[in-house]
Amino acid sequence: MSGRSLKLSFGLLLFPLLLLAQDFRFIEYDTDLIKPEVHKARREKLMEKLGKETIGIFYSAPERNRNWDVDYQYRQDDNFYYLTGFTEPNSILLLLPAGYSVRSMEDTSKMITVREILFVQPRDVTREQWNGRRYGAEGAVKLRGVDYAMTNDRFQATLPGLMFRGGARIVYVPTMKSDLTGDIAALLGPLKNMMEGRMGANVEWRDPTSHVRQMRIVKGPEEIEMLRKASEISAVAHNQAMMSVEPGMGEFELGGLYEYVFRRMGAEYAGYPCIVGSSENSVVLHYNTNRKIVRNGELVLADCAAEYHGYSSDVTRTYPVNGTFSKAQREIYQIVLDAQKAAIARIKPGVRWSSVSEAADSVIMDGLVQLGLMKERTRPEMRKFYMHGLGHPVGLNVHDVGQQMMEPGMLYTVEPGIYISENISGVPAKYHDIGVRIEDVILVTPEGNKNLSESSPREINDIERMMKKRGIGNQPLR
Ligand SMILES: [Mn+2]
Repeated sequence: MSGRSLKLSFGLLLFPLLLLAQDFRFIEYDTDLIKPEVHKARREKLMEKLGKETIGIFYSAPERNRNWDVDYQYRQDDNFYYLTGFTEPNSILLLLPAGYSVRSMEDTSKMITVREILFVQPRDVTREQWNGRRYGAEGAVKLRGVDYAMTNDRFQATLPGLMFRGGARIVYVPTMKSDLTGDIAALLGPLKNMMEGRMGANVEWRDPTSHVRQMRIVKGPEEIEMLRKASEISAVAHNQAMMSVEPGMGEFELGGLYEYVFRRMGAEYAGYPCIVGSSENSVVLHYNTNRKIVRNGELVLADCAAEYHGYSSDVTRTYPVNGTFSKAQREIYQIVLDAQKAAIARIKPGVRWSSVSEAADSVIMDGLVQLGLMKERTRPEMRKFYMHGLGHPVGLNVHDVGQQMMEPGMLYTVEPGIYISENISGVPAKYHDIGVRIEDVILVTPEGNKNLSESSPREINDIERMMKKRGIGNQPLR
């Protein structure tokens, strides 16, 4: 054997070893992520629905610029994440129910048949030095359990073969909206051209989104576990905020306390921007500038919840800045709490959401009539004080997909509210700027329901008792 060929075979031997030595394993530090087998089963189930003569294409959410060199925190597309558990941008999933022949990743002399290909960002020493480690194709297969992965620069070359030799009759691709921009939009450009009729006229194009959304309605045990953690973390944060709040604090300061507890307990971030509104801001439904200082005698409405491994909880508590509800605050608060309890009591499998909502409406109308705030007991009158729906499903999105009829494994928020802005005519001044919302995450169980955020108190006495304790936010910084 000549020296030259010895060197060559040494090089070939080293090649797989170098692949193994790549550090993609340092991407997933969390030990309680949903297992790749679960995502695999979801993809299999979806392929079953789509049928043999189809191709399914899903793509990651675009990266979004905040200002100049700074992007917004990246968040994967809900449906893409549901199917892959993959968090990197610029990724494309191909589902090939009939199978497709590719070169084996381990032995490139062999052809194998795969039913899914994940296109991912290539490994890149320089880019990774600046922006963080990447899975690469090997990491995607080893850690995320896809049949096969390629770098995304090969998507455009692979696509025509798939379209014209794969024999698919129907191609499922989510509609490309105008806000799909940046690198992912460029990668999908040729596909978009095909869809717009310049090529591939012999296939039918359909949007697969409704199929995936349907699958997401009833949560599996591993999803319920994520939502249980997100809700428990949110409840702990509410308790810490109640124990820490005092006159002179900023709404922003309370908001920061929530976020600190979320992260301290392992959540990545809040599922939506924290809403912390006191007094005149408590009556604004999605207030989130949080710049006011909270004052003695005011109520704080805090709608803040954690997102844990992609699943967002949604919890609201309303509490007095000085630790004791005033008489007027107490009157309004008790109506909202009674409405919430009446609604939750109706939640069980086989019940329609509209019936749960009616239970809350009824209590709120009775209460407001009794206080003399409503002249007639009608829904249009009530809507001046309570202008939103009773709740919504939660999941990968804080306002998740759902349906009217309740089944075990579905989760809803129950969040009645009363908001008395000074613009409502005929209301005594003592009720002005009282905004109350109470929101919990309720899991539908085979027997009835379970409140996943119940470890944060809702009864007036329990809140006042908790607020006598000191929280972690009472420590002076300097
Ligand atoms: Mn909500």
